Amino acid sequence: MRSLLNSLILIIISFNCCFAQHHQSKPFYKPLIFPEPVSLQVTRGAFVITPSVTLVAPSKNVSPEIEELLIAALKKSGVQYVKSVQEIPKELNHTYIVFGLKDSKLIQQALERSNAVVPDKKEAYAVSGISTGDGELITLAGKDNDGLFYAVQTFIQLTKQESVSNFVIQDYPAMPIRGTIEGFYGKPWSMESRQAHLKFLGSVKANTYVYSPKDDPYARAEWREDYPKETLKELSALVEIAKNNHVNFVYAISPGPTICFSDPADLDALKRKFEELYTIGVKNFYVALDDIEYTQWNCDKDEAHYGESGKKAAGIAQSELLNKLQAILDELDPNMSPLIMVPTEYYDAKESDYKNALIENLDPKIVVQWTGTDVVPPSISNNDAGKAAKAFGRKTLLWDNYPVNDYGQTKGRLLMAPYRYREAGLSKELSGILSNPMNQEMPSRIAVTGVASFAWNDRAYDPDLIWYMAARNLANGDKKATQALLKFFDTQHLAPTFGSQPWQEQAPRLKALLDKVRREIAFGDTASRKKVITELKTYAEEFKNAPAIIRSAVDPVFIEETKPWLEAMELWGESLVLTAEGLQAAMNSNTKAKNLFEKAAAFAERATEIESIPGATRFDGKIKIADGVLDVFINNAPGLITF
Ligand code: LOG
Repeated sequence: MRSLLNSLILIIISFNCCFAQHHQSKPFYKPLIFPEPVSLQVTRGAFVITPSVTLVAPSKNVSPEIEELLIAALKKSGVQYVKSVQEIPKELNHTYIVFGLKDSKLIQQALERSNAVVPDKKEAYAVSGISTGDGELITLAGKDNDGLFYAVQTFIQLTKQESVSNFVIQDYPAMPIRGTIEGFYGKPWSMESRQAHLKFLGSVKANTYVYSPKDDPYARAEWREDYPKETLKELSALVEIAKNNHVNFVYAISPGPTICFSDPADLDALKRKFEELYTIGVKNFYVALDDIEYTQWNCDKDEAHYGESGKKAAGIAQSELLNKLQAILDELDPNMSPLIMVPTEYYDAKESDYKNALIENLDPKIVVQWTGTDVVPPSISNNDAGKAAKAFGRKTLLWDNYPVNDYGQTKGRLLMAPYRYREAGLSKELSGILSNPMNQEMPSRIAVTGVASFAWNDRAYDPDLIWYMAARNLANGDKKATQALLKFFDTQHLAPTFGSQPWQEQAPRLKALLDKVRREIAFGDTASRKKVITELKTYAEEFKNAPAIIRSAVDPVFIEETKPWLEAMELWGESLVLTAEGLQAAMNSNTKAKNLFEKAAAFAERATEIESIPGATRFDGKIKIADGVLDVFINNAPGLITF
């Protein structure tokens, strides 16, 4: 008896002890940042931003928009008072933020106190949050202003996460060129979409946007014509936004369809166009020579100058033109970045007369684009990129035709699968990646987030994690909306090639569940059959409700761009719910089953009739939702259980 009492006392004591201890060391968690940083170490203690923060004044060379961005982020995260001082006190009693460039004295002090370093690479940065005394020392340090801008972007993500541990992040990009090329056919993006896109690119640490819509007449069909003043003004606003978001705005011209290579008047027209854009602040230029007839000259003069037309002659004429343009740009502004070009043979890495002629002559600093082993390749390996580097005489800049939806096979589709099958290590073989997006800007961000993340850190890239992060971002952190979006993306997972075989399968998540239902119905027992059909019903309800959740939580532009898809998904959802109910009824030998399946078929019928928004995508067509998976299941369901 006595010993029992003793042990009881002991239990109480130990309980007290551990409870108290538990209270003292509350756990804090490693944050998730995208693109995945090169190094993210957590250290003991909580990352705290107090309601009033002291900013330690940055050095003179910090771009003002970075400070504005930081202060806006602090206010958004609930900070009410921001005071500015000139130095970091020894003892801190609240949150101090030091931000600036690597070589400033204050930054070096702060980095030392935080045990952090800024990697010695372009665009590199370090961000740390360290508890000291009763306060917190937050350091945002950039190797250059681009790096500092990225430090703030990472910091913004951190402010949106709760219970974060103290941390040190040291980070830099694997590829120097990361971003998008608005290079598709069909309706170009609106100026508003472009503005939003440039901000988005900055937020995912992408640094390049190429303006090359095939359907801008002033850039392709009528390239010799000057832009109307109004359009130039709009483009100049884009250039400004790009600059503030540390994105290089690249202007591309496509003279290929009509150019006369040997005519000085055409060279002059190109020069005039570049100068026109230079005056509004464009510092990066591009010549697109894709999708043109290159075995026939556009003028007799070329025949006289270069001889008979053909692939080799085209390679020579093109490289001569590009070299002249490069010289013109160098003269215009010696600080201009080198010209970028996409050749006419952009879709493989096989050596050819055309490619040989092109690269034998082409100024080695001109950047060459390439789309992979095909226009829409199923994968890209290090070996493929190595071959391309050889064929084009330099590291290539990948033009990745994903998630572009302007070709026949994409009719009725959005392409929203994770960005995949690009091999880790490509950062060694490529100078960067530009994604060619969809006619719809916001839905494109899912894949583009993947492209930007892969280009930033290809070795640590996790397609599924980034897919989730992209959805979460679009849902502004809302959990239910994130899940609803992921269900929606699953229905737009199929990624076609130019052939008949898609390179990403359709609706893998839904398919896994529907396969399980079929397996269980065939091989299970009554209990497991009932269970799986209940699971299906729950999933179907969520599927049906997803569009409404998305509409209530996601940016209205996204809702507008995806409107017919969301409507179709709702109807398919109704159909799937009724199908699940039909299976439940059939399990109970209830004659209602027939009626439920008929209703399900009627909803499916209505869903298949929904059309894309006329003119919004290059090819109009009937909306596809998890096609080949959902329709097949709903169609076959009435035959799964007989009674
Ligand atoms: C075009 C591009 C188009 C894409 C997909 C390149 C270099 N050029 O086949 O403008 O969006 O395919 O249809 C292309 O890819 N040509």
